[in-house]
Amino acid sequence: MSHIRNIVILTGAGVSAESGIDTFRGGGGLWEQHRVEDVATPEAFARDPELVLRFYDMRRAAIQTKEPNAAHRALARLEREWPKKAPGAQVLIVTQNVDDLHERGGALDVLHMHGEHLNAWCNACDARSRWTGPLLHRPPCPACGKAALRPDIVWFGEIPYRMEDIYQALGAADLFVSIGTSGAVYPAAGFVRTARELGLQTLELNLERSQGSAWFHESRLGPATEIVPAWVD
Ligand code: BV8
Repeated sequence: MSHIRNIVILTGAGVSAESGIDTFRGGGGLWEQHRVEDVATPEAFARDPELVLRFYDMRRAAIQTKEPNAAHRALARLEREWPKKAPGAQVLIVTQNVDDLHERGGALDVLHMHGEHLNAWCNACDARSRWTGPLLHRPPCPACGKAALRPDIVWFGEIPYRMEDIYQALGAADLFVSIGTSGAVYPAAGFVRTARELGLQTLELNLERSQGSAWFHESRLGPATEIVPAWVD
């Protein structure tokens, strides 16, 4: 990686799979016989808020019983060590995941483009609050006191967070690495094409070929806890 200065990394559910967090399409992508795409939408929340809040309460509780794995720790090492190799060189970890395992694995500046399980967002005052408990019983917003909290999660049909920052980082990068994602969901699945158009080197680290594999200069297949530390170190 001699001529590489700035690196943008995109992670998906596959990087947390070996920590015991279900991927979307691994577990058949179903929850209580509903397709995830049908539960993770604003329409579903309007139609049946209890169903959606139970779905997120269950997953918010589950991630708090899981631990980061060697892939999370290797990426945190890279984020810490890389700028020492080339002054001003940057590593940006963009994640589609809504767990906090990158942070608990030591990463300092993770961009959660699809939100975070451990935040709640108030529909009344727009405040975001750190939230580890259930939302099913509509607790009051810590900022405005109204019972208007929802999961701080980007649902299907909603606009992901910080898209400008992501495209700006891609514009200043030399290498785009995609780790543990099926390349099924946009706009994240389109980042590799943007990277190719910008002339970046592109690398995919995944358990199996994904929907985007053909767009990468190189794909390395295997479990993240093996191939991510091997790439980082
Ligand atoms: C948007 C939070 C406009 C929720 C998620 C019709 C109506 C409305 C929208 C659309 C539509 N048709 C298309 C769309 C766009 C839609 C979309 O792409 N739909 C898909 C289904 C076709 N996208 C949106 O709606 C997005 N918003 O388009 O707004 C816009 C956009 C840009 C600018 C302006 C306006 C919003 C999408 C965000 C939805 N929220 N997450 C929650 O978590 O509950 S998506 C969710 O699924 C994840 O966050 C992730 O992004 C996505 C895919 O999941 P993956 O992470 O890839 O996981 P998956 O299980 O699929 O794959 C795991 C991979 O890991 C596999 O490849 C596997 O091989 C690998 N793996 C497994 N084990 C391991 C491993 N790899 C290594 N080691 C292992 N051990």
